[in-house]
Amino acid sequence: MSVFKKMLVMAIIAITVSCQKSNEDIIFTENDIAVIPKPAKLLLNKGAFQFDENTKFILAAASQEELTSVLIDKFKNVSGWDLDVLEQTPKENYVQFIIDENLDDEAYKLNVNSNRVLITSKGDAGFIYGIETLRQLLPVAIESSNSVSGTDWFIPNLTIEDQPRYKYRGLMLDVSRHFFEIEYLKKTIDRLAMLKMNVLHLHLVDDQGWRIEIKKYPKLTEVGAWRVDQEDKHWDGRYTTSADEKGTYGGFYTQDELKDLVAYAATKNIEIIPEIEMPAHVSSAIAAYPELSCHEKPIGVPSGGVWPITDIYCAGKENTFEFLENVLEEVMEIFPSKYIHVGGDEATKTNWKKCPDCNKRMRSENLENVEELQSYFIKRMESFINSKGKRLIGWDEILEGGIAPEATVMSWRGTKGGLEAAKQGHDVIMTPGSHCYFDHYQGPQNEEPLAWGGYTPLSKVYTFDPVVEGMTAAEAKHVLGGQANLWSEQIKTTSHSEYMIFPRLAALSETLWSTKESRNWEDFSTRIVTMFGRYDYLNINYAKSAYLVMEDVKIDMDTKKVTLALNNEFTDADIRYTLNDAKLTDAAVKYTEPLIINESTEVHASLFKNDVPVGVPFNTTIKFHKAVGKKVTFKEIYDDRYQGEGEFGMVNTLRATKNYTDGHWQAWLGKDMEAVVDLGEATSIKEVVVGTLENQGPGIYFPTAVKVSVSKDGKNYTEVGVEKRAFAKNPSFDLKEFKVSFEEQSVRYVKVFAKNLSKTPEGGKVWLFVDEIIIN
Ligand code: TNX
Repeated sequence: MSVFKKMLVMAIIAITVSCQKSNEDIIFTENDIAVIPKPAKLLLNKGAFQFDENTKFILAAASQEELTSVLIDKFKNVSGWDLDVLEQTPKENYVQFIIDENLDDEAYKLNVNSNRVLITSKGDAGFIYGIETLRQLLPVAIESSNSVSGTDWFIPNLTIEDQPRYKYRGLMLDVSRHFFEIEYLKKTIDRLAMLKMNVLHLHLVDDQGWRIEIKKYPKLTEVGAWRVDQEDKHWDGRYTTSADEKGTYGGFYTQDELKDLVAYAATKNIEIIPEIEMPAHVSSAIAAYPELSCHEKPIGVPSGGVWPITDIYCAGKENTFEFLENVLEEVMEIFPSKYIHVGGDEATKTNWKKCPDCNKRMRSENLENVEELQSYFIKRMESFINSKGKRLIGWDEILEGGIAPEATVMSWRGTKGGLEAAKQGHDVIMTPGSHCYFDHYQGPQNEEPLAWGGYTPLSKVYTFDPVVEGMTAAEAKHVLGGQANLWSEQIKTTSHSEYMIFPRLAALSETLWSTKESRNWEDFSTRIVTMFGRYDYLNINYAKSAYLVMEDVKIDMDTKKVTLALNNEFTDADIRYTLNDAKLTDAAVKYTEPLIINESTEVHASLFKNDVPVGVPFNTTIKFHKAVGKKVTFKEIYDDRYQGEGEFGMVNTLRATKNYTDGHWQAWLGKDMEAVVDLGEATSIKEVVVGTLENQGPGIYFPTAVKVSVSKDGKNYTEVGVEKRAFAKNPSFDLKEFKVSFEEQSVRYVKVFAKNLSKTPEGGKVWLFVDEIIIN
């Protein structure tokens, strides 16, 4: 029982005994406070304030009634109370908003004593944050949508002085690659507000779908919002559709829906920034209006991956700019945001090079090359956006060929672009892939749902800092903040989307809000567990990957001993394990140091909380087979990019994961693998197993056959068996062991031949991945 709970029980006993409430007797400790993001300054006092059915809310202005609804609605759910909003301050038992013009825009103060709660702020933003902090000071059951009994709604007496470190704290949702209903966007807004985030960036346009109604150009949504349904296939394994195939998969938002969304977000102090991509990532618009491209030929809305992106807006024709200005006029009517995001990323400009109109434009504008033409494009759009009193944001590619004068850069290819932009005096929002791409994996890849690639676990997000080393104070001033980006190529459902966002967004929110000095992973990793409790009540499908046990395994080839280290993201992790047939119960051994293994062993482990296993159990088998440490020679050596662990990579017991970049794989591009294992002396064997991978997106296919031959002298080989596998489309990532069994015999050399599929269905070269040759 926590100290707090003990005190509470004692307090309750005291209450029952004396029959009189004494909030002063209740003692909270720092450990009972789990607010995320961590407040800048917090001073805990003795005693507590208790919400009950008579608690009143006192506003500073009538318009603020909506701001209190977060809490009032929650109390209605859990206790059935209808808490009142009053104009007059009563003697006690109230929450009051007080205006202080001297505070910063987003700052607030919270002062709680046993009689009342005061929230002081300059305006609504601070009051919203103050209410959200109160919410997180309350027991997690406040999040329940059903009535809760047996909970007293105490919050600790304290004073908080809080304000954000950065003024831009965002999340981007890609609603183009997969469409998400308005209801989900509203829920996401609530969850952003809970973390005191203040921007929702909507990626409304991309190749695979145009998602915003534009009255002047109805085909953008009639045609551009719908694609041929190929959802059963891997994103990069979908065929190229033609213009006359009818799209049935997709959706879009009407202008009214978006206006309503903007208004909803405003009540939570969240600004919605629309992104209207240009000049690339716009196949959906070109499918609707082919005249916007250089070639003007009809195309279909792509159902999946497009690379390189060559169907882009023509930068020569005037009608492109007229179209975009008209589109942006309507966009600006819907979104009052200060910023309009115009994308600008990943344009392959081969069509511009060939296009007479683009060439004419380059001559008339004295542009040296197509990079300068892109720069002309963005600058022209910027002056239009500026003329409407707004500012332009673009991905860091807008630096190439010269950046538009007032532009703000969103740095995604690392932080380099951001640094460069800041040096040139531009504002910057940092969203480096390394920390902010929530389409990356967050746990061991074998256990996680399909992600785009990359590895960005919770603890890594927590180390994010938008101001990078080497920035001068003046440059750092240009860093407005940071943002998480959830690209949705692999994300088809809201529950998957939630899984990728939470809890990583909580970590990101703290890196952007809280002071740098207060950054403490250990402390955060206990507070996040309380947040999990809230997420459980809110039915958020958050990832529990932080509970997974991860391995770090090495082998010393001289001693043939494997060192298996187990770890977990939480520093106070209680990992317990058992070996072989023993069951993983609370009687398992507590993990304290790496295991040294020198014979075939199964290891089962899990993280434990209060003696109960949590998360997904970890299982691995270290298999000491007859080839371990033996000499392997290849007919053709593996590719430089995938060398595994080198010389003994195929015969070292170390198995690879579904993550093809995990460092365990050896791979061949467009070639077969032929390996000979020299067992050193005549050895009795009866089975050969070969570990392989398939991930068709990046062109990794299972071999079509694995053939095994054996020899006593290394010259004359006898084939002992083959396992074949016919090619099949496969949208997921899979591991497969090819197994060839034969009559036991004594041989010294084993030749393994794995046949490469040689050509992808699209005609590209095929990767063949192998991690281990097991000989039994
Ligand atoms: C790059 S980030 C993109 C997106 C993809 C993403 C996948 C950026 C500006 N462009 O179009 O969805 O990678 O991670």
